[in-house]
Amino acid sequence: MSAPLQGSLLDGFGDTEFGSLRDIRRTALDRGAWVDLFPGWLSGADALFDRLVECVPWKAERRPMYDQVVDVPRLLKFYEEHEPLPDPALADARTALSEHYRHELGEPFRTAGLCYYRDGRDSVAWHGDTFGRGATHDTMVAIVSIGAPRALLLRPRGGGASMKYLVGHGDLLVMGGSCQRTWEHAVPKTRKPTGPRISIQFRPRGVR
Ligand SMILES: O=C(O)CCC(=O)C(=O)O
Repeated sequence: MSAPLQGSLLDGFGDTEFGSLRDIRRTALDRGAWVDLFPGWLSGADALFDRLVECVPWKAERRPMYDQVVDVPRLLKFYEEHEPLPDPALADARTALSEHYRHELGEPFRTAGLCYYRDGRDSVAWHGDTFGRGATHDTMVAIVSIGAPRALLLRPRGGGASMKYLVGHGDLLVMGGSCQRTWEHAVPKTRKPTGPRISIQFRPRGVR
């Protein structure tokens, strides 16, 4: 079910600004994984959402599933390391994240994966980002969510209770440590009226 994007009252007047990452809060998960959360890290998120809807060359992808080829239920655009980002706010966000996590991560965030969830029928299934180094090494994936909040779930790989984060309107969630190989994450479909959300994922080189 779809619903139009309703702006957040806390969203300011359209300029994109970032909170101080000194205020981010960490939750340790088991098996060496952790999640950092900064609700409302980015202000001006609704204006950024409108700009990205317009200027990103969104792609509808299809993928094989059993003996069929099915639509990927969301629109996508992946910005490789040296590809210009579609909005200066994304470059600023990546710089701020790279600076804050420099010592812990040991390298900058390089790529930006964008996903556009048009309504509650769009989703991503349980997975870890294990193409590349995330399969074997600790790393980080920083997700900035703009637009309407959606549930981002995390659960231990192999089973266990899931944790739910409602992320949208400029929230920042960073998965770190062993999270990509020992935990999985998903954005499930929902029947509730849900506005559109864009997820912006920053990753280091060789993590996908
Ligand atoms: O929507 C999100 O924030 C998660 C996206 C994701 O997990 C992915 O694209 O691999």
